[in-house]
Amino acid sequence: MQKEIRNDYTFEEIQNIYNTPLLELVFKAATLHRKYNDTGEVQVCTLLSIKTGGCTEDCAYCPQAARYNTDVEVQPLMKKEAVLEYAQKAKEAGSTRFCMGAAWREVRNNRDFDRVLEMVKGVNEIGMEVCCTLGMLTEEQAQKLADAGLYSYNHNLDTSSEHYESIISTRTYDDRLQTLDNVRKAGVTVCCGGIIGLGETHTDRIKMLHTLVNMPAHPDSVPINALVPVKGTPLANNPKVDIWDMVRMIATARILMPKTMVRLSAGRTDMSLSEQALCFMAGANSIFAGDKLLTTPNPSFDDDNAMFQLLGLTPRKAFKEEKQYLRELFEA
Ligand code: SAM
Ligand code: DTB
Ligand code: SF4
Repeated sequence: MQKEIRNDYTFEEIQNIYNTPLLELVFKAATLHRKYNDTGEVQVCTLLSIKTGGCTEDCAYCPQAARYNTDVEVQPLMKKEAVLEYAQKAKEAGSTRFCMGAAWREVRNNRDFDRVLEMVKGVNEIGMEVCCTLGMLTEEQAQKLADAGLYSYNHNLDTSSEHYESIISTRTYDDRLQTLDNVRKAGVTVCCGGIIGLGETHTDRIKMLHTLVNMPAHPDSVPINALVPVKGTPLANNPKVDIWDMVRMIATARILMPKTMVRLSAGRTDMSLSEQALCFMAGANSIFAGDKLLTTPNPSFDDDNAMFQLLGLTPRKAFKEEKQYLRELFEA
C-alpha cells in the first residue's frame, strides 16, 4: 500500500489528485481526515495586527502596503499590555491559538523586536499557542523567538514561484523559503500556505501544493486564504473566488498532508454556512475567529458559535495531543 505521509510527490501525482471529480475528492479527503484527526473538532484561532500598515513591500493583494491608497490607518507597534489583554479575552472566548501580525518586510534587531519577544512570553504564559507573522527572519531572530516561547511562525508562499513574480517584486520566493528554513532550524513549527484568487492558474495552485508537501517536514499548519479584494490594491477588482476551487484546494491539501492543520482562513465573510460546512467536510479543521482578521472583516463570534452548534463542531483544546496511537498504527 502507498504510504500516506510522503514528501516525495511528483507534480503529476498532485495534479491527478487535484483533478479528481469533486465529490470523489471530498470523499477521499474526508476519509483521510477521519483517520488522522478528530473530525468533530475545529481549532479556533485569533489574529491581532500588532503593527498595522505603512509596509514597504508591494504585495499586490495587501491593504497594508504603503504604496497603495487604501483605507488602512497606519498604527505603530502596540503596547505589550494591550496585546496581552486582547489575548486573555480571546482565550476566554474559546480561542486556543493567538497570532500576532506585523506589517513588516522583515524583523530588525531593535527595541520593537524586543517588545515582540516580551509579547510572545506573555501570551505563552496565558497558555495559548503563540504564533507570529512578522515578515522575513534570520536564524538568530527565529532562535530568539523560540527561546521566548513561540509555538509557530506564519510565513506564506502565497502562490507558485512563477506566479509570485507578478504579485510581489520587492522580495523573492527564495527569500520566503530561506525564512521558513530558519524557522524550522529554530524548532518552531511552520505555518505556511497561500491565497487563491490572485489570478493564478490551476497549475500554479498545484505547484504551490507541490512545494509545501515536499518540504523536509509537512508544515504543521497550512492556511488556505481566499483573496479578500481591497479597494486601492492592484487586485481590488479580481473576481470572487469560486467556492468549488476553495473546496478542491482544501481537499487536496488534506490528502497530501493528512496530519496538518488546514486553516480555512481569509474569505469566510463571503461564504455561506453550507459552503463553510463543505470546507470542513473536505478537511479544514481550523478558523480565525473574531470580527476582524488583520485589517479586513471576518464573521462575528456569535455567527461562528451558531455555526459550530449547527454543524455539531467543538473547538479544539490547546496543545491537544494528536491521536498518537492511530498514527503509529497507520504508519507501520
Ligand atoms: N508582513 C508579513 C508577511 O507578509 O509575511 C506578515 C503579515 S501578512 C499580512 C500575512 C499574510 O496575510 C500574507 O502572507 C497573505 O498570505 C495574507 N493576506 C494579506 N492580505 C490578504 C488579502 N487581501 N486576502 C487574503 N490574504 C491576505
Ligand atoms: C494567513 O494565512 N491568513 C491570515 C494570517 N495568515 C496572518 C491573514 C489574513 C489577512 C487578510 C487580510 C487582512 O485582514 O488584512
Ligand atoms: Fe507588507 Fe506583509 Fe502586506 Fe506584503 S503581505 S505588503 S510584506 S504586510
